[in-house]
Amino acid sequence: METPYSIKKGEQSRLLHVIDISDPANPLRVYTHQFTSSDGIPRDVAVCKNEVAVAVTSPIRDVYEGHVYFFQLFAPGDTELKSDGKVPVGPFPDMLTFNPQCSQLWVANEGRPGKDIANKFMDPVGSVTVIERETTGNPTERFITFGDFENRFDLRMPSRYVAQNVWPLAGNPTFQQDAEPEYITFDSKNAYVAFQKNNAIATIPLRTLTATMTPIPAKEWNNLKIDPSDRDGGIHLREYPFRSLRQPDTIKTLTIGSRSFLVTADEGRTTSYTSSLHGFNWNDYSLADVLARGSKYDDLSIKNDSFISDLRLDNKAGRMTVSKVDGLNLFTQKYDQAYHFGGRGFSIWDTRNFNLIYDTGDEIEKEISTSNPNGPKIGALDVITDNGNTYIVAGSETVGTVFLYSVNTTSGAPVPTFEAAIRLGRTDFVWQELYDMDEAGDAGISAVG
Ligand SMILES: [Ca+2]
Ligand SMILES: [Ca+2]
Repeated sequence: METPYSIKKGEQSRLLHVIDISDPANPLRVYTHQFTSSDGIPRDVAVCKNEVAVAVTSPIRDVYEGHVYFFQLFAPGDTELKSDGKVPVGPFPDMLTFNPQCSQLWVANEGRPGKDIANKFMDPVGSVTVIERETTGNPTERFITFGDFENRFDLRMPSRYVAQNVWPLAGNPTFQQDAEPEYITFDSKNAYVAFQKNNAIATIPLRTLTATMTPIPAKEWNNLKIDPSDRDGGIHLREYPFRSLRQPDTIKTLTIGSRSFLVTADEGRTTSYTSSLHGFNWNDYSLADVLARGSKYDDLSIKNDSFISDLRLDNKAGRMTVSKVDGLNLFTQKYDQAYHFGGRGFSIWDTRNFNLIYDTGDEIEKEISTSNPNGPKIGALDVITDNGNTYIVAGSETVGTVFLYSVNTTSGAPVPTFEAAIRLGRTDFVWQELYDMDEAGDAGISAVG
């Protein structure tokens, strides 16, 4: 049976549903567990063998330590979820997963910034908790933090650019405060952790738990098309020499023989601080036309006058959400490159050296152009093997569509081929109209599997 648990991500509802999906066409809710306000808010659930683990934020404020609650697997005839105890983890645990042997539970503690109980800004350290489940005795916990990377200026850190007169703390933010572990996956030797905001992947050997950090290369959009404008009267694919930050959300390993590859759902992610949540306003993005009209793009570096003039125009490239920190030359205070957020697809990396093996390019953009300034936002992904065949399933956050790729593995490296785009709901209007009519099927897909 598939994982029969779901969390209602209504944030404040604090519900964990147990759903019987033995008949996939007729899912049946068989039990609902209500977390209380003194438990915190559930963010993710994982199931392995007879154990259910739920990551829960701090009941006080998000910036304080969260917990993992363990339950026994719900069995037919049960009238409640039987508790197996709880353990503290880092602040804002937003994702958790068992290792393939079910012996360890890995928790991604995002450490999102927020306000403490005195309403002062606080940016907790991002961390990964490894919980060892013993069959007898208490669980042991190890915390992995990322303080070894403070001098790695190749790792993306938006808060480095917050002006000192705006930043509310004395002293500069550290990398480990800015580092936000987002998603964890495994091969036989390593765990891999996606740092979406920081546009990097950590490789953590299971034997040593000592992380190394690899920045993810930018995606080049030369020779690829994009629909950059929602003010050009429809779907118009255009070619511009943008770069983009892949910033994966979900990552999954794909194994072929003894080699492993990492498939990354290159969703993209902007960073914002707002006065209500953080006590000050700052963000790392802008509309392209604002930067272009301010003559912030360095035409000596970009050397493409028509691109720079189109960045000023709403019906051309001016409506794109672009980065205010990436590509910024600190000497000229101008941008040497125009970066947008997300790869608008997925990509595949060799885990030995992080060479790029494959990228969907503009294939998904062409399938479901929406003129959305953030593109299809592919954030959900899974690698599925069935009868010796390998598939990649990717889900869009913006248009509720699932993309199915078959993967040819005969060369020893994965070669994906687009097979189908699947969306529930009506297809007789454009997506935004269907969304407005509530006839678009799934509005946004945050997880597949
Ligand atoms: Ca943090
Ligand atoms: Ca358009």
